[in-house]
Amino acid sequence: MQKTVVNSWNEWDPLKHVIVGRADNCHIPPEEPALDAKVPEDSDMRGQWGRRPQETIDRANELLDNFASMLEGRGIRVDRPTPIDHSLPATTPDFHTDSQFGCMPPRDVLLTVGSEMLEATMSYRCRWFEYLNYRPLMQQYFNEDPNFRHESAPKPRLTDADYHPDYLSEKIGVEKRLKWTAEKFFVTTEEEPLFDAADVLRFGRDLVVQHGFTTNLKGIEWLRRHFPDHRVHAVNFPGDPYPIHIDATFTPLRPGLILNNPQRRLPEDQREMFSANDWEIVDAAQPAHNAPPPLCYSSTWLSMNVLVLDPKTVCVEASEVYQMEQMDKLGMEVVPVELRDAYAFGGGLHCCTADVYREGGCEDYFP
Ligand code: DAV
Repeated sequence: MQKTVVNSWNEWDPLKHVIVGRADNCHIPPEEPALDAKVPEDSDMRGQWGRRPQETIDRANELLDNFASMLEGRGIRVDRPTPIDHSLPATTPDFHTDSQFGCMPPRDVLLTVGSEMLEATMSYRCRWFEYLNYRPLMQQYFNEDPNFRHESAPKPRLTDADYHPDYLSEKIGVEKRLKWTAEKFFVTTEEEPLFDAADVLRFGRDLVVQHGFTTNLKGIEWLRRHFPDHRVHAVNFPGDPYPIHIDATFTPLRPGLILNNPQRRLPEDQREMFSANDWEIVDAAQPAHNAPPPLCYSSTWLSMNVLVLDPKTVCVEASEVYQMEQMDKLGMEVVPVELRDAYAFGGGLHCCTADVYREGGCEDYFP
């Protein structure tokens, strides 16, 4: 049967079809430049690598399966990736890594814009082959939907020329990191286009892209040329010493309303398009936790990494009481979802999903 399977233009229209990641066989990859730059110096991740403990994999899968069932119960079609063997080393003519990462979180790899799903270049060597986890789904959508555009951004070489060696010293310190990120001096260089899909937010005709560790200016320029009918805006958040992925920093909930991490406020000179169109940017509530769970790359701000089901309904992690309360006050119906024990696998409710279909078309919210 031929029908439209892939269609999603923004982060909030009614969700009908989504991919939810899996924790199977996930690995903590060995040291490499861009990944090391993201791990805080006092993190329990430092110096560790190898397969994640089986009980943590099982627990994360239990939570991801429950999340998927809940979504299905609400009439949303849920697809799951087919894990490749993440224990395998990867060698290209340009680099070698002793293991892969996992098939969590799909949001980092797949960018859906209208009828297109675009595989990001990625910027970590251990994630170079991650798109393969999703290829069976891409083939299926290709067969089912005559208008589906399956695209892949140019695979980067990821030689040492892609990374600033200054970021490789053992002890940089948060103060210096904040200075560097404010100056937009990130671990990745401008050698070649690099982006992770989770640095991109979709607002209809406008794409808002975070310039940081995982996405460089050439990556943003590549996106601009690739989506000629869109306006592509580069943003950065100077308060973040480890800037990867925009979805624990800037979270649109519905047309006109965005949550912004109060430690990573959008600079005044980048607010123009929002204020000129009466969009409100409000500080997100504080996270409920003082520290991330064990062996986790992400900060406590996964509290605001929410999945919007429609402009009135949002999934929030069940222990994030302050974030749930704020959503309620903002007039959203809150669906609490337990996911914290899966955070270590790469993120929260937004991260662990990738849009396939949301109702609606491409609107211009910033005319
Ligand atoms: O705050 O550590 C996490 C983003 C995961 N996609 C953070 C960013």
